Amino acid sequence: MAARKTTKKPNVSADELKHYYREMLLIRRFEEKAGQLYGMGLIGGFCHLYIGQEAVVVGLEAATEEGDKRITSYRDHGHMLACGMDPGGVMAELTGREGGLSKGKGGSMHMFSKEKHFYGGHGIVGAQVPLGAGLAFADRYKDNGRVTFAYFGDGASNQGQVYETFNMAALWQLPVIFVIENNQYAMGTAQKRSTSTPDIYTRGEAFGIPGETVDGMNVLAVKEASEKAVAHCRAGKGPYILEVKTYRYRGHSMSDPAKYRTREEVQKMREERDPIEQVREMLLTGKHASEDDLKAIDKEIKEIVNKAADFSKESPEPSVDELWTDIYA
Ligand SMILES: Cc1ncc(C[n+]2csc(CCOP(=O)(O)OP(=O)(O)O)c2C)c(N)n1
Ligand SMILES: [Mg+2]
Repeated sequence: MAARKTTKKPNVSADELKHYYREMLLIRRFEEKAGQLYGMGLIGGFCHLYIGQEAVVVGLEAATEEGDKRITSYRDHGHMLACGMDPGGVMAELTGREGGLSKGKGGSMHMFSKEKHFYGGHGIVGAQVPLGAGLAFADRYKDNGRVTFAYFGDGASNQGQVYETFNMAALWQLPVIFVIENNQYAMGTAQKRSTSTPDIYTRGEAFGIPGETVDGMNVLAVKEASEKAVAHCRAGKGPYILEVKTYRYRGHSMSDPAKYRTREEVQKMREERDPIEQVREMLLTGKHASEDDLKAIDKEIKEIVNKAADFSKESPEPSVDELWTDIYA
């Protein structure tokens, strides 16, 4: 696959580049495997894959510190893996098994981790935005220097609750980064058909919230923008908006044949902008890694994902005794 040529030599170490390569590849291979298991009928309900968008969450996570929080939409497997949640636990939740992170009772959109400060997984478009501000409110109250990353899509950015949240977040100077993952589509609707202004990051201006846009296919650019946003929040200057321009290669969910765009459009993105290929190219041309080194990483990732898939098939169905536990009633 041809990758975009990098002209500028990036100021980044070999280990750091390899880390991004590994993290993005883990998400890619995990999602491919989830797609296969879905095709085999092992995953029920909805399943929204993150393939193509890997550099967004990996770049943003690179600027986090222990105790920072993250919350996102239903397109959430990448976020879980990037913050260190167990791939086996995530996959087993997709297959609805006892070993899943929600004991097989939540599925793809409903997983959480207190330990990794991951607050879901939300199926209602935009719902995670006010919840993210709430998390940041708690940290502001405690004055603990923590930052919340509230991820949402280009489609969600047209939700009214987003602007109610912007108002309160600015008013109370909450340490929250609103990450708009602009993958150019909201289900089958292209951004230009749904969104009045092309630059979503400017929508905080009315509230006094600074914003910027970044190339979400370039993990180093995302990391740099993330560091700037985090520094703003940690300095007590209130919220920040980051619009990360990205692209999803697969349909909206596994049941979407994606007829609203051409195969050529997707192919062009894969060939010219792929985030993993860009890092691979940097590693090879910068002589940070050999083809054999990369093959070893590929093998290591494949093993992790195969192990997760095996676990997700072998773990038993939840017991009926679990039916009435973990519910609010
Ligand atoms: C309140 C609400 N309205 C509509 C839906 C149906 N729906 C699910 S995903 C989606 C599109 C959201 O697109 P975007 O925010 O761009 O996120 P992406 O799927 O591209 O990651 C819609 C309309 C929903 N889940 N919740
Ligand atoms: Mg979208």
